[in-house]
Amino acid sequence: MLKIADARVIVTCPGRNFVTLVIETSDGVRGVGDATLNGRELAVASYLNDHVIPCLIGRDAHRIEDIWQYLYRGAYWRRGPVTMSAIAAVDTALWDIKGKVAGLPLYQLLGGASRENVMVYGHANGVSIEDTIAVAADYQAQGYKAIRLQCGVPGLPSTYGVSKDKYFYEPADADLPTENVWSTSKYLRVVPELFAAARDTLGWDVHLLHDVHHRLTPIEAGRLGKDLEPYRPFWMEDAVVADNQDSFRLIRQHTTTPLAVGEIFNSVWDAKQLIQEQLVDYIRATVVHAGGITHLRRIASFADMYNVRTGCHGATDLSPVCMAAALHFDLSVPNFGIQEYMRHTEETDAVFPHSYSFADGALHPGDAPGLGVDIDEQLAAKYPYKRAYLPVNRLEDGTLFNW
Ligand code: CS2
Ligand code: MG
Repeated sequence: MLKIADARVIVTCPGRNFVTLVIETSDGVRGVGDATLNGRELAVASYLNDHVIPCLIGRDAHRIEDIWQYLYRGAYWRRGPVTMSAIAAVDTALWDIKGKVAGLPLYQLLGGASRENVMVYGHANGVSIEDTIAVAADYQAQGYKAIRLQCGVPGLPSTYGVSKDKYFYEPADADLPTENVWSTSKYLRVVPELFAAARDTLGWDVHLLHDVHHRLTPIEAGRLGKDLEPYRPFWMEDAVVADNQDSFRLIRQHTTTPLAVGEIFNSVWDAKQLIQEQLVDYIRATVVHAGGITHLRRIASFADMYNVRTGCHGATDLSPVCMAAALHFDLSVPNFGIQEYMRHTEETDAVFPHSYSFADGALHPGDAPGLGVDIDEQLAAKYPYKRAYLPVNRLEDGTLFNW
């Protein structure tokens, strides 16, 4: 029995907020899990501190599945982003501990490596098409084999995915929600031009991706997917809000552009119909928001039966702890697709020392036992929580819309 002796939640803000769970056993083995939920961090911190940690102390850290079921079924109020992020943090920390006790990197416990490394995609963005392509060319020069393209929309003061400093995109930008303005018609005109220019400049040996970020109707998504077909996108992400999974049937009727969805999903039930009916090509759920390694493996196995591949979310608001865990999962999972890699700032990387590394357009988790990442608690203490909200989005007539 490897008794859980202590568990604590660390909220730190090295440029942006992160929530980290640390679990320690009576033998002094320590595991970490990401519990960051952008804009709702303190809800998860409280769920862990007030409702989960009291039930963990004294349990056997090796019983990962039993603890997962205890926290999932035992909560009675199942699923949801707060609950599943809290469960994810516990699950990830326990897998970290198990790897450290075994003296093996986590991917070895998940069946070993299924590939040499993990292909990632970088984020090229700019206020204009020209700016975006210039940044994409730089990513290509850095060795990236896949690049996401997001550019400003003429006539709109700002838009999703376009950051102020190009290389680090942080949407949670204010103490109260910033209000963005949106126009689908203006947006639908610029994206095909962006991809045409990208293929002209970058050629065809690079995967190009785009994130619609939940903003179209199904028929508009069919239109955009069709307009992008000549440029062969790797995927069109979050084309529509996925509350009604039937919507994707309509998109599929009009375009062969591959579809990705799921970064806001927190369990397999959010994706069941999309996967079973092969309405998507990539599932974006990731470790921190979908119940940890244990549940993400279930989602991936179910997806594999229907030719759906993984494409884990990897934005800056997922900490290096989640990135490390996702890379172990990515290295091993048979139906791997791609891994998002928005990178973190040096300030964040200093708080979360890690062994994953980038080379030739790919990441590798490294071979340190467990996850190969930790949190420097002394340094973390220097960055107190700073409330920050994701923006809200309104149409030009003021209608509250999807951000
Ligand atoms: C985006 C994210 O990475 C992505 O695909 O959708 O930037 C997303 O907006 C943030 O993670 C929200 O916190
Ligand atoms: Mg996205």
